[in-house]
Amino acid sequence: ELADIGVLGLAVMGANLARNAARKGFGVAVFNRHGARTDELISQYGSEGRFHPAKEIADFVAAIARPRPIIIMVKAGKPVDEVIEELIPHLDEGDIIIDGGNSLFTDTNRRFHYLTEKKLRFIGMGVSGGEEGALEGPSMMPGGTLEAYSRIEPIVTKMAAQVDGEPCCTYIGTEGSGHFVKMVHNGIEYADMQLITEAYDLFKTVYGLDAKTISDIFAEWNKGELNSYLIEITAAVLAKVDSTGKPLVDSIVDEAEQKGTGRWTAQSALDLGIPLTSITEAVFARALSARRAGRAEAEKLLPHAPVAARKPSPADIEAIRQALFASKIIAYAQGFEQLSVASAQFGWKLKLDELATIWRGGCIIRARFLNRIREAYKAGGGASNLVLEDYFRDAVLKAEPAWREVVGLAVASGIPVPAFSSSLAYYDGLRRARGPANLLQGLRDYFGAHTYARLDKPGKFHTRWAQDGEEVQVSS
Ligand code: NBP
Repeated sequence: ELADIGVLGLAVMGANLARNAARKGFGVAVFNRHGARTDELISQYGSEGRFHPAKEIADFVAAIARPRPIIIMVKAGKPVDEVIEELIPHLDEGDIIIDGGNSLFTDTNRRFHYLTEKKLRFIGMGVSGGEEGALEGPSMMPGGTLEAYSRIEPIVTKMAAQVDGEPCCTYIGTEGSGHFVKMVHNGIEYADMQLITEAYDLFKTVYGLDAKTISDIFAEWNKGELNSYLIEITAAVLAKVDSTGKPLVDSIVDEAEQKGTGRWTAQSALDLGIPLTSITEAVFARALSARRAGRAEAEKLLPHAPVAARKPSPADIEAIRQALFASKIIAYAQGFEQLSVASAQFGWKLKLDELATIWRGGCIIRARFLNRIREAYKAGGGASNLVLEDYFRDAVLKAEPAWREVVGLAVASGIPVPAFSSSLAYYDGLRRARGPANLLQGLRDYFGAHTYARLDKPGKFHTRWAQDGEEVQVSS
């Protein structure tokens, strides 16, 4: 009997996806470049289902029922191209290569067209949820042709996490749209985590709270509108005591690493002209954190007075919660605007309510309030910005005084809160019908004759600043 699906690449993610499919009753052909990983998977978990282990790529392909769906789960970048080239000679028309890694969407666009020319099918599928998600049910974001998706739908919708009886997997759109959506998901994850660390910093540095006390605050927050996986695991990480009997978090080096998806999200936002401030600040914050030696040096040369820690009142704690919630709404609003603009620009026809739906489970940013985002977009998503939808509008208006107070406190205390403060700045910029860019246009016209529009009449104008100072109309 042939396997229903193949999984190539059996590091943590691939092995867990293969086990997931096998546990759901599918026959799974498995292959890894170095066979030791294949042996390990079979010896440890072979009894979980119908595995077809292969040591040669030809045997691996031959073990799968046609048209063959093959998930490749290898390191993003060159390895994906190498694996595709190794597979091609063994494949038949209509077979489907599914790249489940964190590939850059422009690479996926290229591979999609390349394989289509070869009469093969390609699906770029974002998979979120880390290793646990891969095993228990991830959120999956497959992009490619709808008919290729139809072939794998019965398998992937069963492998995915389920929320309220709905799978956290749906057809996203053509080309690299699945990986684009996964990329923005990861960007939002960056912003979410940055906001959490800023709240933690305020509690720790301004209020002098210990890790256990802060853990309790996050655990409490997780019961309300902030309820989410990341808030839940923040409480767990802060509560962890290591073998020395002290909070583990106090011994972890304050240097963040990054693999690239946050940076790609910010780069794409720059290309598309989206004011994606929260996610971008989160990427920058990681970059600054990584300069540990430089920060230690600067602290000596630019000393700051110690913050006089005082115990927070319940109102102080609530203010930080509200600032976090409002900033989080901004981060999501910006991320969804990026999805919406990219969809229009690339012709992907993304369904934003469905994205919110499949992010409710399995993935790292799963959160109660995604239900609200889904409702907002399902209802037609009339407003141009998520912040203007009733639920979110009410929430930011309610949080606004606390949000300002918290950002003010951080600034006065010398504690950086780039995601809190840039979200507030975005909010303040968004809700202003007239900003200061009139002066900017004047400056641009002065030095570069870039022209400007006027409030009182149509057309484009230029002032001959350095000559006679006269204004001329340059177009109607
Ligand atoms: P890695 O990203 O660490 O990749 C290791 C796998 O790639 C191994 O199976 C390795 O084979 C294979 N590989 C490499 Br490297 N070069 C290869 C080549 N030229 N030909 C064939 N195979 C090659 O694995 P991972 O952490 O399981 O992640 C897989 C993908 O999933 C990545 O794109 C990652 O970004 C994405 N992802 C990861 C997570 C997570 O939580 N880790 C979450 C979501 C998505 P070998 O064993 O023979 O060296």
